[in-house]
Amino acid sequence: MRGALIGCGFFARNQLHAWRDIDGVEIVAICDQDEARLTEAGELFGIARRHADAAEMFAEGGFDFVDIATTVGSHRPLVEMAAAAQVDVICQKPFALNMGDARAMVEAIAATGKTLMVHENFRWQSAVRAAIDAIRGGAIGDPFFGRVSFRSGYDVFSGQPYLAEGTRFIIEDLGIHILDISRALFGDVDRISATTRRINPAIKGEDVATMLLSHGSGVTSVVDCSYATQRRPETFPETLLEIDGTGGTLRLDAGYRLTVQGATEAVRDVAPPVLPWAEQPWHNIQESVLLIQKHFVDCLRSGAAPETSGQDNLRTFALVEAAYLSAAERRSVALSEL
Ligand code: NAD
Ligand code: 89V
Repeated sequence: MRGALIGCGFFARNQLHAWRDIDGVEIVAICDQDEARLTEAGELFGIARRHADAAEMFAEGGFDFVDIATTVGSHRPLVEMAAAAQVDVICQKPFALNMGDARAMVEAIAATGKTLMVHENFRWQSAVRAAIDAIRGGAIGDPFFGRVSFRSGYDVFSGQPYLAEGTRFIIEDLGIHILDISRALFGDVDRISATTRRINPAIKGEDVATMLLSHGSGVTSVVDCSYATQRRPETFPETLLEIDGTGGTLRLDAGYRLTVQGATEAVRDVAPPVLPWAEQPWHNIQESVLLIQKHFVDCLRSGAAPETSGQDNLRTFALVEAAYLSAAERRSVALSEL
């Protein structure tokens, strides 16, 4: 399976490492408008075919799928180029700038019959996946309450300076992952209400968001996110869980400790491995990159739809839009409004 990658920035390095770890996959071409980044990635990963222009790379062809690792502003034109070139696509989150673009991108790829997966990797973190498997397996009966929580004071702006510049920050960049975990655990959402705050005066967007979700399954979940939380030990980038069900409770505590109290009690260490190319504390996210990319390849081979297909991700992206609308208008928002 031959792939091409567009966007050789901060995060793409993880994706390139992960592609190298997957049997039968080779990245044959890379693209970046920034010459220094293109050269650095090409040298590091031994990829000779390098393009400054994505249109030129698509015109030359020679690959089966494209991995779009650029920031959100370029996602729609690049997905449309991929549709015209009739290749399978994996695209980073946030998928689009707005719902209209997101729907158009899903339709463009659907018309080709190719696969479109959004790189929504947090639900693939091994600790989170252990919790999802336990809930789906009925370990605590039918869940009726969940708290999905990400609170940190980690400096994300040094690696990703653009995060300080946007008028939208934590819901669009990080909350999107945490909302997606809530969907993976409890299913689709009917209504959401949200409040936001900006604590850090050096950034433009909100760095605290608290969201209340009513799921179609009857579960109520609280999704809370903060980059203004000074805690020791720092838990970046862990998502913590607290779930009540008709037959017990599940907790994913700091330090990757999973406790399931049902008919019996089980406490497990679900810490992710530190892959040879990974570094703490990012190893949790880095392992999930490998797992989601393996899932993409498995789906291409079997013909199954990826868990976070473009179509599926419309429902996570709609939660982001609905949360901002709710916070701006100080009201609860039905997802059917979007
Ligand atoms: P970045 O700015 O460091 O890198 C993006 C690169 O894309 C830059 O080198 C830029 O020159 C290049 N680029 C932009 N438009 C292009 C175009 N049209 N053609 C060719 N090259 C182009 O950004 P980043 O921090 O690596 O983030 C990239 C994406 O990954 C973002 O959408 C971000 O939200 C996402 N991200 C995801 C995770 C995750 O865990 N899933 C983690 C971090 C970042
Ligand atoms: O996963 C992400 O999208 C990253 C981070 C974890 C730093 O928020 O931007």
